[in-house]
Amino acid sequence: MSAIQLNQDNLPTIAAQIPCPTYNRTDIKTGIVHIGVGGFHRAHQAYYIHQLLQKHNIVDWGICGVGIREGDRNMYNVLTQQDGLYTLSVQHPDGQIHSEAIGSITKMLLAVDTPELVLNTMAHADTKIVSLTITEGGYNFHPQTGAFDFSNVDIQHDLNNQDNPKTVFGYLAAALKRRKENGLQPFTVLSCDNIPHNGAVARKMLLTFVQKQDTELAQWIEQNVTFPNTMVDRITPVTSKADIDYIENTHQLKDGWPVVCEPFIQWVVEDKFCNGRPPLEKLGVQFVPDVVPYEKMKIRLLNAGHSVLGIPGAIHGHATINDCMDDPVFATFMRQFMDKEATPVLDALEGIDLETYKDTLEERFANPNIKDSVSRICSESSAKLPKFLIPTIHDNLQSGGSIKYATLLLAAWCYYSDKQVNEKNIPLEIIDAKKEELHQAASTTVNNPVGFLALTEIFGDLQTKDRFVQEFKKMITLVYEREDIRSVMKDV
Ligand code: CS2
Repeated sequence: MSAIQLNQDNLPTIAAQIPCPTYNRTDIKTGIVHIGVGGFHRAHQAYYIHQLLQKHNIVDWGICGVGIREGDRNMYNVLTQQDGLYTLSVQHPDGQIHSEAIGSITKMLLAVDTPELVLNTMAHADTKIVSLTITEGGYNFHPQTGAFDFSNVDIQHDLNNQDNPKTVFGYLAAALKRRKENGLQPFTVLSCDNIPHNGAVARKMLLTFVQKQDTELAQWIEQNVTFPNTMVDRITPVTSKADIDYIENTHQLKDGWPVVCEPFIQWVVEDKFCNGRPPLEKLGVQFVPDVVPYEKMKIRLLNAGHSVLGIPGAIHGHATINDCMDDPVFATFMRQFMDKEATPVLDALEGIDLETYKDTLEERFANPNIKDSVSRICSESSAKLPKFLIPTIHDNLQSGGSIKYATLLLAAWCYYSDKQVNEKNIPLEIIDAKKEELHQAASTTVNNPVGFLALTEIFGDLQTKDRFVQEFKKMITLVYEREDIRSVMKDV
């Protein structure tokens, strides 16, 4: 039997192969515009909304996906061709795979092609939430000072072309302006990125931008728009050719961009929605008054834990996070980092046992079927580590706590950025907006062991902290002299 293309017309046939939406997709209203449709959004928020439709037939919160950048064109093309449908394959540790077709994204738009349509959709009365997964690097702030970066050329363009924006802040501002002028309520801006205080950061960035553009609008936003903080969680590897082939060979289904993910899913949200929200509590989403401690726990344990495995893993030649976890030296190192450095500087969280949380993380990372590549984890480390790892070092410098595991990680990152090949001399796949700067700074290490730390945009004032500098020099020597990261991790 030849494979059948995933799309709306073929759903009745496909339903014999995998579970498909049983709700009527033509009834769905667009209540959410989501900017940044990637694997994560489709494994997480779009899956929750799908369940809301499937289990509760609540139709007001369908998703219109928006790609802001030219780089979003492939996703736009694939999902448009598939009428927004895609397959989600949940990979269980025991080898079971549960695939189903998800139908909550009803429309895709590409802002570079149809900017007016994007603005009109965002400004439409039915749209009540604009959610974002624009990555840690997408918020346009200086990693150390947190200040909005007005030097960005696209931001400059948006300041002067209010009705013809290019950036996410330009779009949010222009759409909110239309709503204000049309006497409509605003939408909630819902950040779903791994940034501490993600809602507060989104608010600060948008307001700083709009204050330069239109002070009246800024005031209206300040008074009327809400930006709940959220903690989002589901490990979603990059889709591979093997994942696409699996869907085709097992289910006779052609899906140009399926999503694979782990079974675990979590969403903790502040209940601050200025224009209503979906009843996600029906699906286990936790609504709490203060998300900050949850975010901090997740970012400093899960996300940092990933980096603590991923960077040395890439140097050693482990391909995936589960390969790292199969290596007792790596698994022990990661747990030591979590126990000795990350945990002591976390705040207590009522109802959460951190030991159990960390045990669960170990199981999740070790899931042999998740095959989460170390290159995904290492990607954009320049945006991630200032959020995931460096604050833990600062806290421990202050409290007198251990810093050796996190410091070794930074020394390993220096080696990784400098050499750009692994210990088997195979080129590393480095994906980072600051790849060149990192390489330049790291390559001064031969003459100056702390040369890497000159990147103050990333490391802040770490180069002025004596205890850290001593530890960093020691780790650099070990990493560069031995050229065997695993043995350094073992002895640390
Ligand atoms: C990862 C995250 O990007 C990373 O480095 O740690 O993408 C992680 O998999 C997700 O935040 C899990 O919720």
